[in-house]
Amino acid sequence: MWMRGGTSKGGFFLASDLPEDIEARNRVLVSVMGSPDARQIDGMGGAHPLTSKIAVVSPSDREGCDVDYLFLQVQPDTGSISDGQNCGNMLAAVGPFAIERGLVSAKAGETIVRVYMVNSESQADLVVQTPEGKVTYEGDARIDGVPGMHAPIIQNYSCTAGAQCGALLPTGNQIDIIDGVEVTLVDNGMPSVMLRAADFGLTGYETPQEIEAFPGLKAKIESIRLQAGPMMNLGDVTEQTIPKMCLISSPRSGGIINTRTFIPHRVHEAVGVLAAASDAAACMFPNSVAKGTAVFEEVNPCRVDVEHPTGVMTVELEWDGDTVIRTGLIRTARKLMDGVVFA
Ligand code: NQM
Repeated sequence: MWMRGGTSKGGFFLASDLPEDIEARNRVLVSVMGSPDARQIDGMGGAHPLTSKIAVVSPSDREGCDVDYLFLQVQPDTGSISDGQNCGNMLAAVGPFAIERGLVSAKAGETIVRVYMVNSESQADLVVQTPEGKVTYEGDARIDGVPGMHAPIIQNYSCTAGAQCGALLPTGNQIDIIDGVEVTLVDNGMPSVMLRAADFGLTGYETPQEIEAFPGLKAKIESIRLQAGPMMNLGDVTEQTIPKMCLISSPRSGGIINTRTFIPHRVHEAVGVLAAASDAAACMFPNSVAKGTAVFEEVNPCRVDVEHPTGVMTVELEWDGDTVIRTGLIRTARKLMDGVVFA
């Protein structure tokens, strides 16, 4: 099934429809996408990391979970395929997909699909609209970065703090210094490096295209990323798509922070779901790089808007002591086609 999940798009497969052998599976998926080729002309991929994504779904044998969701990122140009990160946008469509494929029975009204997220070894419960016991994609929820209105899918994540790095602040510090630049290293479901846009001569309000073309910037960001990886307990991240690199500046539309995110080499047209959850969590630390830039109220749970190039992402964080215990978001998804794809 080809689906849009949040601001991403890709192929949703039952694990049982793919080869069991991982190398054989990867060969099939890369070929389906049409990689390696930046244009992905010979496949289904959309020539951008955000539209070159795969979800592999199977029934779960974990207590409290209905399905397992494995996310795979195919890099269009190189054809590399990685399970090193989670994707909260694609996750939105896992709920309806699991119901449509009969892995979860729909109830009348709303159906909760409990998802074990294999990449980050954590759980998210999705509330899917199922009037009369059938998935509907139609509704009145709007998310920035997607035209039109659709049925809301509520995402409630647990245990995202430190999911991949072991702790919300993996180094234990609110600020570290890499290449002479102050950074905040954070993981609330997506390992992220927060950087001040001004430290790179940017306003932070440039378009993704302007940022990608900014002289010398990509090399500086990549140098910091490669050093941040081991500091965040991620090892050598040369071939990985994490950590994400988030340039921050003051909010302009009533949010808590404004962001531009390298994912990690192209700049996101919006912001990743879990990346926004990590950015929001970093802003809550009084001495992070967001000090003096982030605008927020100290309430718990707190609902905050993370600004990005095409609007805002609203994140709800619930704290217990120094860590986040629940992260909530609203996404939408849509079934685009269901059929046979040729590898
Ligand atoms: O952070 C893109 C996306 C993502 C990831 C990326 C995501 C998340 O927007 O949870 O959704 O950061 O590569 O789809």
